Amino acid sequence: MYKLNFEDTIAAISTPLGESGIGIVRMSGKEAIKIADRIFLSKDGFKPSQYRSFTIHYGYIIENQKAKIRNQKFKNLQIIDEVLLTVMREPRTYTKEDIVEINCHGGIVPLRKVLELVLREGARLAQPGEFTLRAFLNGRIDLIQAEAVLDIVKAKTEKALEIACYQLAGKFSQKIRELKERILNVYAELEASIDFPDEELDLHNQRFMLKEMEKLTAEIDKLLEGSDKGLIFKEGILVVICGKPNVGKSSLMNLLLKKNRCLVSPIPGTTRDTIEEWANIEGIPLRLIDTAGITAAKNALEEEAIKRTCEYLKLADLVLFMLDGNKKISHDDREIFQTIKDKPKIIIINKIDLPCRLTPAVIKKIFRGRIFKISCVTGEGIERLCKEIKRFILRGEIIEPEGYLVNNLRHKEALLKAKNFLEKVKEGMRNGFSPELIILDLKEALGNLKAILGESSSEDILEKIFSQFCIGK
Ligand SMILES: Nc1nc2c(ncn2[C@@H]2O[C@H](COP(=O)(O)OP(=O)(O)OP(=O)(O)O)[C@@H](O)[C@H]2O)c(=O)[nH]1
Ligand SMILES: [Mg+2]
Repeated sequence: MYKLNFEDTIAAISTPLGESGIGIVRMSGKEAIKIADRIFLSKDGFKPSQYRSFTIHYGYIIENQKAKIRNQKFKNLQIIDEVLLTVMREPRTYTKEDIVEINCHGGIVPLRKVLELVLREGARLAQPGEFTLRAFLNGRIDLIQAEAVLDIVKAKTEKALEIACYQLAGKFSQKIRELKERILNVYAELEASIDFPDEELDLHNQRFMLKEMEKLTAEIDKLLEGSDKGLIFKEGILVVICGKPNVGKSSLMNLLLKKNRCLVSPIPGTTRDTIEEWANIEGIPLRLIDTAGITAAKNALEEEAIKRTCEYLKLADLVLFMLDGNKKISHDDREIFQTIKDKPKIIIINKIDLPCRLTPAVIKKIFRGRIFKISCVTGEGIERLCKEIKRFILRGEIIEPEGYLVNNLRHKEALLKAKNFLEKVKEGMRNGFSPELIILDLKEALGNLKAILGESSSEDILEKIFSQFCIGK
């Protein structure tokens, strides 16, 4: 459980662990600069507490502070690393607290040692996302923007990154705030009519409020229209390649990934285990699964491999069903099609560089679905297939009202709830319900918009969101 405690200073390694050019240990909190004073020996002779904000300084992280006081010469000091240290003073920082960042050499040992040292000096190890949580709780960003930070870190394609950047810039937050304000105006009108019952709402006001409710629901509808696509760009979709052995499934997987990830061989049954990789197809993140060819299993191993293929087929958002264009349709092809007939699918005839034994006309008589011809050897048809996958997934134009897409299930659900309550408000207004009753639904709609911004989020929701972050963000 998150301890919402700002008294302590948090610290973490903010870069991935491994060998790299640099690695960063980050501290945030009241003690950050004081801790830096105790462990940093600068070349310029000043202490971090004497530095101006947003300045970077060269020096050493030293372990033995007593030795530092006794002896200013480096030879008796235990140097952990040669570093660049940045001081950022509150409130204009990521967390709105004092932040110190120590740029170490990027190796596991120096980073761990520097982190251990700052923890020994009084900092506490940060929980996942705690720097961003502080930014949110200190009011620098709202919850939409905090979630956008996570989306930026996790973006799998440029489009996903673009959507997240718009959200971080606060465009979507601004829209939600505007909707909230407009609901509040209607709320105030209704409340006044409760407080002063003698002054009944005049007809003009009633008409204005109903019209405003209609406009508000239409605007929320517009946001919701784009949300499925926004979610696809963020979460990606599960695409499973299937077919009988040797049709070229792994060859297609490699082409879509633009790398030789899977083993390809003329021996049927090359792929046994399912192979999973993320691919970027026309800006859409696809979780691609290459599977074992489905045929009558000859042993327990093949049986298990086919079982795994079938499990993924059940989960697939889109199936790429492959046929060998150089061979006639077989019993296996028909059997496989039976298992996927109700799934969204694209039928692919591969090996069109070889003599054709399978025409779309023949296939159409047996299988229903969009048919594509490709060759994994020459690459013919692959580009068109990628475009078709995109078209299939997005089904038409992407609606980006005012430049952003709703890309978060939490936002989508809250918008839907807000809209449903506004529909009830409209119904109440049309049927002349009392303002006391109407106001209840209006309050619920308002609550849902506030929840999107994080103005009324429980600790459970915050934990759910921020625990997805990495430590150090
Ligand atoms: N001529 C030709 N050969 C192809 C084409 N695509 C794949 N192959 C060959 O077909 C053989 C099987 O290819 P794979 O990609 O391993 O087929 P697979 O469907 O993954 O096979 P399994 O893993 O055994 O189920 C290999 O020898 C490939 O080089 C193609 O478009 N044209
Ligand atoms: Mg294979």
